[in-house]
Parts: sequence; C-alpha cells; structure tokens
Amino acid sequence: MKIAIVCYPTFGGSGVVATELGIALANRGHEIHFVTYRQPVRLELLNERIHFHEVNVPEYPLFKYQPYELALSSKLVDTVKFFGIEMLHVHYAIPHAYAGYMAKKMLEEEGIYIPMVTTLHGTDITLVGKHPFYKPAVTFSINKSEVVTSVSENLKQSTLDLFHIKKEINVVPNFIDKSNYNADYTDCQRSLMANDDERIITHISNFRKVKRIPDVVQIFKKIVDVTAAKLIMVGEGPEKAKAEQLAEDLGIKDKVVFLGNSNEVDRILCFTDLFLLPSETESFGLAALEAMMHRVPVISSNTGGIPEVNVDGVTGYMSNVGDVDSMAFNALKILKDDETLNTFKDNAEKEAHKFDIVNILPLYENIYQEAFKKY
Ligand code: GMT
Repeated sequence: MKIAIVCYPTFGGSGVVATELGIALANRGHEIHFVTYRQPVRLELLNERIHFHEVNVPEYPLFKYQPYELALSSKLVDTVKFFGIEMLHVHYAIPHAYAGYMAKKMLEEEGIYIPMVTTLHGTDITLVGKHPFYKPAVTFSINKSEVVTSVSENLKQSTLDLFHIKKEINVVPNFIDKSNYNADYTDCQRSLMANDDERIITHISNFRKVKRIPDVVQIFKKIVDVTAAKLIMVGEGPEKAKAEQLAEDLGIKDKVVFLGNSNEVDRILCFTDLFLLPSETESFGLAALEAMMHRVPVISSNTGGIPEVNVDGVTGYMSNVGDVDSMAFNALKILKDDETLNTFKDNAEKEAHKFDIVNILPLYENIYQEAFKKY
C-alpha cells in the first residue's frame, strides 16, 4: 500500500511514533511518504520505500501567521497525485487532520478518492485541542476521518468526554521495536557518567510545563540525600533554565548533568537505573516505555495513560501528581539493593515486550483495511 504519513518532525513522542511506524511499514513492503516541514529526527534511512516531501511555507510580510495548513494540504494533493498514494495517515489532529480533510476534498474534485486515518496523541486533545478557539475544527476533522485511533484507553475516554465524537475510537497503543535494542548492553559506558557506587537516574522530555520538571529535581534531591546518585536530564525546552537554577539552589548542581537534545537516548538508557516521569498528564508516556525496554524501572505520576504502561509495584511505582515525597520514597525502595533493583529491571523489560512493534503493526494494517471499507 502507498501511504502518506503526516506528522511533526520533532523529538516529541507523536513524531517518533509516526516515524517508527512508517519505517516498520516500509520494512513490511509498503511505500511510505512522509509529508512534513522537515525531515523527521529519527528518519535516517531514506530508500525506495521511504520518501520525504518537505512542506514549504513561503514567508509573506502581510501575514502575521503563515498558513501552514494551506501549504500542507496543497503538498498532500500534489504528492497523492504524483505518487498514486492510497491512504493518508495523519498523526496529531491539529492541524494535520484538518489539512488532510481539505486535501481529500480537493482530490475528490478531480475524481481521486482517498481515506484518512487520524491518530490522536494526547496534547492535541487534552491541552491544545479542547481550547474553544480550536474545538469546532478539531471535532469536525476527527469526525470526518474514516478511522480514528488513540494511543491509550485513557486518551480515548478523554476525547469522548471533551468532544462530540460520532466516530468509534480504536485504541492502538504506542510501541517500540524490540529488534533495535542491544540486548547484551556490551557498549554501555556507565563510567563516563557516574562512579561505581552511584545510581544513575534519568529524565527525558521536551521540558514543557506539563512534564513538571521542578518535581524531577526535587525528587532527585530527596534521593541523593540518602544514596549516592547522578541525575541525567535529556532534552530541551522552556523549563530547562528553571531546572538548572533549582539544582544550583538545592546544592546539587554537581550531581545533575543536562545533556540537551540527544540522538543517543539508547546509550543513555542502557546505563540508567531509574527513570523519572512525574508529568501532570501523559496520554501514554512513550519515554517510560522506551526506558522499560532498556530494563529501566519507572517512577511516575498515576495520571492519563501512564497506568496502562507502568505497572505499580512491578515495573516501578506510581504516585499522585506532585507528590514528590512519595515518588522519592518509592525510588529509594527500588534502589535500596541490587537484588530489588534487578527484579524491577527484569519486570520492566518483560512488560515492555508486550508493546513490541510485531504485536502493534498488524493492528495498524487492519485499521487501513477498515478505512478502505469505510470510504
Ligand atoms: O509530551 C510529549 O512528550 C510530546 C507529545 C507529542 O505530542 O508528541 O507526546 C504525546 O504523544 C506521545 C506519543 O503518542 C505520548 O507518549 C505522550 O504521552 C503524549 N504527551 C502528553 O500527553 C503530554
């Protein structure tokens, strides 16, 4: 099948999921065309089955806001016509589902009919999409998709609660490709980051407010007061400077390493002992799943779709949002001795395997068949 995938090309979870899905579909023989404003960060392997089409938005001084949706829908029309694309799969409703619908309608004028699958990722619903300024357009474009998917049961429920959705929402969880992970961890260079007696604790995100970055630093402070440890902070975003300042104020600056955005997340996770994800909300928590795949237990909040990934008392622990005391207490329970830590590591890896792409890819292929039938 020839599929156009529309996504954000950034380090954010939805872009990562869309990119990994496209690569996996191409490996199964499908022809994938990514349509977005920059080559997606994890897309390194362009080949005869993986194409990238850049959406250009010319700057025009009259416009305070440049019309990206217009450029995207025009690019989709051209791409569908030129390459004979059979399916649109848009990730993140805003504005991709809206632009996708416009492209479909323009194509219909020329006698070309193409179904659209919309995958909801979270912030397009829970943070941005529900805003009254966007809500009618988001509701409309979700309802006009042939098939709608969401990455967790929790996100499905939030979407149904917040919008007037007439479509069935299919839950297709996020995934990881087990075959990409280096199971023997031989090149894990832990000594670069910490002394032998120190535990390594990691947080990876885009450092937005929703991630509760100060909580990460506060939890770590409570851990390091009891046991030797280092905190590795991976990512860039608006809350980073505040976190650096907080680490200094708490007197733990020398124990906290800020690495910025990194393409070496796998290497960092392979020597990590514990992952912190105290977010205000997460529709799924792909970062937690990636950590678990690397045998890293997770201390998280019990919000959104996280309980569908992190199993309390098994792969880590969950606490109420903002309860840094409980999170630090639970972290220390896991880190107290190697035997306990190893049990949690084994459990985390075992649970993560349930989300291996081999189990999830057929669900998306069925969704595409379903979308054809509905068109
Ligand atoms: O919050 C992020 O890290 C980025 C955001 C995005 O839209 O790319 O992630 C959302 O989608 C991911 C992939 O489906 C989910 O794993 C994240 O939980 C979700 N983020 C939120 O709901 C806050």
